[in-house]
Amino acid sequence: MGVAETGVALMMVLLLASCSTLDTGSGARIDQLMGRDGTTTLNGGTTDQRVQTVGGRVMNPSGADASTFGGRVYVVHNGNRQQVTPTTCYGEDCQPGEWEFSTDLVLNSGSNTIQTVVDDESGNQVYSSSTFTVNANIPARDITATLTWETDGNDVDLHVYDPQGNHAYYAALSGIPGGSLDLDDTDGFGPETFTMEQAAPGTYTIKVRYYSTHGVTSNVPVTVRVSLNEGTPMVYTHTFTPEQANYDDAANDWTVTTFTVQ
Ligand SMILES: [Ca+2]
Repeated sequence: MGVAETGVALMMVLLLASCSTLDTGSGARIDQLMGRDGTTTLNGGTTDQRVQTVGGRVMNPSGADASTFGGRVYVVHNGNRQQVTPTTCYGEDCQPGEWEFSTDLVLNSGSNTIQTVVDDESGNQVYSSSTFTVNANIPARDITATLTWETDGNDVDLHVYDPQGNHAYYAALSGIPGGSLDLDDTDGFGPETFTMEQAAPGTYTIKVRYYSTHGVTSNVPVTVRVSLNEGTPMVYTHTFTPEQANYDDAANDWTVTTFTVQ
């Protein structure tokens, strides 16, 4: 998150979420998806919006009286886990111990599956939602690159360079013609996703920069998944130290991968 429109989307998710109740048997649920154009998609539905905000609710493993969330919440999209930040549930229908979450994700062409799971503080899965399915009526992409990281509150950035040297990053989300970086996440976990439907032939480079710790003192495990033609993603991992956060200085950039589109 970290952009104003996400906040608006979250408010709308909250309003719409109040129409349903949490399945306390599973302890987790996904309510809906909301596209960038404001349209909502329910379980089993079809959408023409590639970038979606997914919202739902989870139970706190620490119980109804806990003021902090005692575990970790993940959204699992087509088998890939990304961590999300749960927030206190304030709606009139909120049950004791119920928290909510909202995060962005980028759909693949065709069928997508989405689930939310909750681990306790020992890493044991304690809750899981039923699987939410959505059919995306959108063109397949030649390139998808998704950045996530495992610390909350800090700012990591995805940088993509095309064969002509065009550069897509937080300050130029559409810096590569025909490509799109969906957003700049500045406060933890990501994702930041670059997609390109019709990639021109040539060599592309993906890099990651640790922009700002925002006070985070631990190391930052980072994962980038790169998929060509919506095939099985190649997964790359790296760990930044706090000292490597250096804003616009490229000295500590991690070069994730270089690949050639024929
Ligand atoms: Ca960022």
